Amino acid sequence: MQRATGVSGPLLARALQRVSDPAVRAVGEKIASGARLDRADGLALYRSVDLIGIGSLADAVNRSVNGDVVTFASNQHINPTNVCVLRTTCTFCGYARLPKEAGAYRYTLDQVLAEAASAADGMTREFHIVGGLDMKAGLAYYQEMFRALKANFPHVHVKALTAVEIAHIARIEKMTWRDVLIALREAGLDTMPGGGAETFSAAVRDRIAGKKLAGADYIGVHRAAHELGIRTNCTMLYGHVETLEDRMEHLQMLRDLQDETGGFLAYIPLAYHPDDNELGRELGRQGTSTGGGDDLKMLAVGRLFLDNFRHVKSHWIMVSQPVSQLSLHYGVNDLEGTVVREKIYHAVGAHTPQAMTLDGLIALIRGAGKQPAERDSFYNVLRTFESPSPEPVPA
Ligand code: V47
Ligand code: SF4
Repeated sequence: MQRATGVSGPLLARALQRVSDPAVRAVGEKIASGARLDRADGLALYRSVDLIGIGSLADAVNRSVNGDVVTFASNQHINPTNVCVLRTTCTFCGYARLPKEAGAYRYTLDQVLAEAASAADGMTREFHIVGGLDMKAGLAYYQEMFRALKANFPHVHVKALTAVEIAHIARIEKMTWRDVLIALREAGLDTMPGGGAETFSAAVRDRIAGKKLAGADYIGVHRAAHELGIRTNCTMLYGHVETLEDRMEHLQMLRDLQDETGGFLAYIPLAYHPDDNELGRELGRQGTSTGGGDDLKMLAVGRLFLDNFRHVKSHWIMVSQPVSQLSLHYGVNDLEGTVVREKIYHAVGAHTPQAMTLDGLIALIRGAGKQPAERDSFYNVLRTFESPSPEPVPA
């Protein structure tokens, strides 16, 4: 599967007028010619300081595919356990605990249902469920949880368990990835989130996530899911020790699988937060997150290189609401939605609020001159919102 749809010639021609760096112009002309970008093109974009030019190209490509509509889902994050066997080797993670460590928790089914109870208002349409690699949270734990959630909240989509968690369950249950996925789907799993990817490069993984599922195996679990018709998201954790070449290797692996299966729904780059984790202390980076320019470039390069992805999502909790708003002009067409009680990023120093209201999200999208739309988990638009006084945005 190449190209979500063709790129509009007039939009691209106008974008090219805003490009000042000849290296970025060459990439833009390649896109205009219909050719596919290669890793060298991606590197040229990452190395350029022509942020406006890169953003203009990404915006033109995004608008060709998605128009001016920016979607969000009304979702709720549930993190059922922070107990994780990789607690000491994922040095970037401030969320996990060893089983007997202070602060360790594992929800009972009743606790999960109590946390999910706010979905009874009918507004929440998706549970996003991820947690640690907990030896006591095997297949039966999640089957029981998904069945109960579906019984109590039949209208709510279950997006649950990263590839790393699926592989963990498979290992402790001595099952194949495929059989775990089949059993979980039968219990209520609808789609999978993109977490656990970090950066695929073996050298980076050794340094920040030793013992974690290898990059090729992350791809393998997603392939197994796609073969079963389970759609998934994918991510890249950036802004730690990875090189630009590592970023391109990662994007290439995602694009290759998408060519093969078409099973990815969205790409979500995740900005590394250095507070309250060992890696941040080792790098001496406390309090210093990724820069807004790099955040925008990550999203824009994702939009341009991943020409077979329709959706690129910005995670406002990680990059702040102002950068997320700007990102809507850098190739982004989807925002992580009204998130209730998020824990993972707030354990590592995200100072953003833990949830945004519907009105706040709509105002943020309108402020960028875009049209907000609530979507379901498969990106079907559920409702749009009439703008009180639409201001024309210069094209
Ligand atoms: O894999 C952990 C990241 C991810 C830190 O699929 C950190 O819709 C930054 O993948 N700094 C899990 N990031 C979350 C995730 C996600 C989020 C929103 C939407 C979707 C989706 C997926 O969180 C982990 C890891 O890459 N993470 N620690 C940190 N210190
Ligand atoms: Fe465990 Fe995931 Fe944290 Fe690694 S990032 S320690 S696998 S919860």
